[in-house]
Amino acid sequence: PAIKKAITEAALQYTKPEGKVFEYGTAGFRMKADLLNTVVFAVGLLASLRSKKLSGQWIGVMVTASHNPAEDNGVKLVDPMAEWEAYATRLANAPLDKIADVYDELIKEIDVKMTNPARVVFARDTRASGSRLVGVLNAALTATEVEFVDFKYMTTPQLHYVVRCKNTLGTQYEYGEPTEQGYYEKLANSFKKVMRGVKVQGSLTVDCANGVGGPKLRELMKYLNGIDIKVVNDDVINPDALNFDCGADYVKTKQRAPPSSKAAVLDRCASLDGDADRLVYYFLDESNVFRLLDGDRIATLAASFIGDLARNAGIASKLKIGVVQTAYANGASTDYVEKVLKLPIICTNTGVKHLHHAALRFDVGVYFEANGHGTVTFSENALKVIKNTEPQSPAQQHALESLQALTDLINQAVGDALSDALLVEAILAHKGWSPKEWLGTYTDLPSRLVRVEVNDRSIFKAYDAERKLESPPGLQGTIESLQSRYNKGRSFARASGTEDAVRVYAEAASRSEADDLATRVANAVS
Ligand code: 16G
Ligand code: ZN
Repeated sequence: PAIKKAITEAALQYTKPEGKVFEYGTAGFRMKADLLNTVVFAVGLLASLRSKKLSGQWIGVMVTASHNPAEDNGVKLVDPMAEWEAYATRLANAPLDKIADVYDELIKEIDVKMTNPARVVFARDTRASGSRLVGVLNAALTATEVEFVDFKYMTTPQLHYVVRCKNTLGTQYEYGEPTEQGYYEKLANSFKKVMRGVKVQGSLTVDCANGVGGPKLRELMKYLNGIDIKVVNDDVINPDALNFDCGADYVKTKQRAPPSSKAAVLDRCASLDGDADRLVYYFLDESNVFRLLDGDRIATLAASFIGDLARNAGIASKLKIGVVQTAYANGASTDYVEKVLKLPIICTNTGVKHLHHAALRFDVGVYFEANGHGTVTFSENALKVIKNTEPQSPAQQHALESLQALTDLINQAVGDALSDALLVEAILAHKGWSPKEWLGTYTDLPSRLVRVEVNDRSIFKAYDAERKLESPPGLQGTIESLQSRYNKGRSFARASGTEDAVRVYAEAASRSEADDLATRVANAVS
């Protein structure tokens, strides 16, 4: 009852935007920042319930809108489950004078033991609205008497790291020191081990989207040796600069370098997004043509390297290595994984949680979305095999040690642009490759992505990992007959999980065929 009163009192400080229906989507709640107060309050309440339900496990709350424009913001729980997303939606839509009642209902429904402790950690990206929203979160956590730690500015993956460290502290799965410094030390130490005997050629220029990744990368660099990183687009003072004409999403969707780029031919460049959980690489080839190395490329690079190491370590037969993609993966990358790397692939729905979940079905699960979000997961079995195998030769020992170091270098909690960049740099150094050789592993099919405005996107119901549509009736047949007219034609349409639109993807053997197919399917959709 005291808590109920405290919740109501705290909640009534805020105003719920009228007529707005909130929904916890693929990336949490995300919208114009001035609409978010009551939503963040609701997420604070839910985080405390979730922690209690898990007997006081630490729950992370991240305030960010990733690659969205500067005026947006968002909030998400670190690893929620589907049913909890529905609870979040319910709390967020509750009238403020009733929110304590909904909270009470949920306690009964979820069967939460209220005498359990509740522990929450939170952080935010560099958006101007972040400090206000963190204040709201603070109010919700204080009202519900939660023990909490404010980690101030962090990248999304850093917060995931801290949560995992805190929850594994003192167990046999201890993940690391639950501090920002612990994060840097873990990355730097493992990078040094992976780099034994090899050298990074040239420098890497990292576009930080003018987001939180900038200052954090600069911090990480203080711990790193043997790598020359040039940080660009790291202006976190001008609030409008965030994700503007730069960043991973800009580069991937526009298929061009940020206009500010001064890169020369064959220079390695990379871009992060606003909360540093996405990474894409690119360079200018000898003809000054922009070449993108996206998430598919990072996945194939990582899978090929880890496969080689496993063979060299003599443990390939003991590890089930696999790749997880979505329908957006370029068909040429899928072919390469199956025919050249000879690895199994799982295709899942769009959204990190789907990929991550599927990756856990392998001993070593390499998952990346084409947009650059991804990581590698190692099963308990994999960690054991890597740790306990007795090397029979110095070469085998070296491979085993490299694998061991990789399990520390890779952020297994979530896709992490800083960790992924070090991984790519290490692999290129081992292979002695410039971005040109990396690009040369296979040739992408030309592809086109079109955004289509529709009256009601909810009628677009997909199946088969979003590669096909069961509704509206007849549309799938139309798409299939269209794509069959093009050499290597492949196309699909799916309702966006983050915007009010349908996205159409098409690829084919030539640029003009891919464009043509995309246009025709888009017309069929609208
Ligand atoms: C979200 C997802 C991202 C996905 C994108 C698709 C997370 C953390 N993020 O940003 O993985 O690629 O949505 O957006 O899951 P769409 O549904 O609008 O195409
Ligand atoms: Zn992001």
